[in-house]
This record gives sequence, structure tokens and C-alpha cells, in this order.
Amino acid sequence: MKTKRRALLGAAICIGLGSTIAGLPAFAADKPLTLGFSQVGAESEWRTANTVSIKDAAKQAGVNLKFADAQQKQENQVKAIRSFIAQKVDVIAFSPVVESGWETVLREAKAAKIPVILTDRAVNVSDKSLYVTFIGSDFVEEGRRAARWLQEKAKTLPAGDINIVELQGTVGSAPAIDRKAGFEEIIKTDPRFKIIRSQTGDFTRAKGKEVMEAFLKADGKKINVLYAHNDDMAIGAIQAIEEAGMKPGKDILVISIDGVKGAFEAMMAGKLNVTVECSPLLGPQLMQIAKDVKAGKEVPKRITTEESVFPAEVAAKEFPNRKY
Ligand code: GZL
Repeated sequence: MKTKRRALLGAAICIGLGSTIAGLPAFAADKPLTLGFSQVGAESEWRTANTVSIKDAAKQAGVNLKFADAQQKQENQVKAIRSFIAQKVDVIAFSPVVESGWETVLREAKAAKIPVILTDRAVNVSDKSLYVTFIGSDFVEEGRRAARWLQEKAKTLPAGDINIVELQGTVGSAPAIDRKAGFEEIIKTDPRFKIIRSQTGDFTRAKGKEVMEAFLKADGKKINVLYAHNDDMAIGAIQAIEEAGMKPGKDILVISIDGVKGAFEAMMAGKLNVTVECSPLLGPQLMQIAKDVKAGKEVPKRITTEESVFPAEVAAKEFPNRKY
């Protein structure tokens, strides 16, 4: 018995010494990457699908995920990032609820030598070295695509002004700022288009309905088009339009962004005219990039997802393919 134990001990020492002597990495199991992720919240179908994608991808990739939901509050995201730094995670990733106010905490992550990956939404920082890369959509192009659909549709509408009301996303967030900019860049080329009211619905169905009720009270019959920065606000607004005795998708054209299942169901019911796709399925890309960053590999500064536009005419055919 003693001989066997001695032999095993001897073997272990050899492996240990051998690896040191041969310059191989010291004997240690391949430690899984620990990723700290700060999520905006759970405000929309899109966000829920984004969270599922990240959690499933972490499991698939063998990544140890520390996940924090900020309930749409920046201070909660800052707290979560500081907690990840204190826990010495390998990589930090987050979807910033708003564009500004991140310099300080990102400098703390840099000082702690923890790389930061942005997903979904961007930040406004002067020092671009404060994050390694951004994975997500081109929101300005999404706004342009929404407007281009309206430009085409306008050719079939009666002459005269086309009055638009706009439900903006969360104030100060990259998607709200950029989707507004992209939409206006296109519609300003045609004097028929007039944005007569514009207010935030904070990306939620409830707020979207509430603000649309106010728009209808003020301008009801004058409204020709609703442009909503996401499907959830559009779905809430559709309820308000119906409760006001009008037909969404007909009396008031409804244009929105995301491409969630709820939007396809509204299009199949004839209540939504078009949704511009914005994919939340960023999990697999995030896990791969986190591993590449940890391995010290070069990664692009911006990784943009390919997306489509789905008008109501194709909704029934496309619906079975939808993954979120
Ligand atoms: C867009 C994402 C937005 C979605 C909303 O990438 O940040 O936030 O459009 C979500 O549905 O709430």
C-alpha cells in the first residue's frame, strides 16, 4: 500500500516539477471565465429575450455568469459594475441604460485591469479605451428604415400633410437618440411629413398606452401615423387607439422597431403595419468575444448585427421562423 501511495505522490511531484521545468503552465484545471453582466432591466419583450440569450449562451459556453438586473436605473448598474470589480471577475459586460455618466466607473474597471464589453446600447465617453468593443445594432439605420417604409407608403396616401406622433424610447438612451435621428434624417426631405407630437414612453407597453391616450385626446382625428421606438410601446398605443374608437393599422398607420413576436401577432391582426428588426440574440457573440478578450486576442471596436424589415404582408409567413 505504502509503495503505491509513494508512487502516486512521486508521479504528482513529477507532473508539478515537469510542468515548471518544461515551462508549461503550472498544473491547474482550465478555470472557467467569470463574466459580470449588468442588464438594463425587464422593461420589454426585447429585453426579456436578450436576457434569455445571454443566460443560455453562458451555460452553453461554460462561462460563470454573474447577472444583475438594474430595473432601468443607472445607479444600480454602477453599483453592479463596482461589485464585479470587487469580486475580480475576468470580464465585465453591460447594456448601458443611458449614454452618459459612465466615465468614473469605467476608469475604476480599467484601473482594476478588467476589460469591459458594451452590448446592445452604447456609451458617450471621450476615452474610447474605457471599453474593448460594442456588440449591437445600428439604431440610426433602424430609424432610417422605419422612415423609408413610410416614404414608400406615403405614395399611396391622399395628398396633403401626413401628421406623425412619436413615442420615444428611454430619455438619454442610445436607441432613443439614434432612432429619432435616423427617422428625422429621412422624413425631413418631404414637407408633407410633420411630427406633431413626440414624447417618451420609456420602452414599456403601459407608458406607451398612457402617452398615446394623451396624444389622441389632443389631436385624435388629426393623427395619421404613429412611429414608436419599440414594439412594446406600439402594442400599448394600439390598445389606446382601439379604446378611442379608431382602427390601428388603418385610421392610424403604426410603425415600430424590434421585431418581437407580439409585433408579428399585431401585424397578423392588421393592427401594426411594419416592424424594423433589432436582434436581442447577442448572447453567443458576447460569450465568444469575452473569451477572445480574456485570451488577449484583438477584437473589432464595433460588431454590428445584420437585421431586416418586416412589413405586415410577410408577417404570417415569417412568424414561424421567429426566435424571440
Ligand atoms: C435596443 C434595446 C431597446 C429595445 C427595447 O437594442 O436597447 O431596449 O428596442 C428595449 O425594446 O427595451
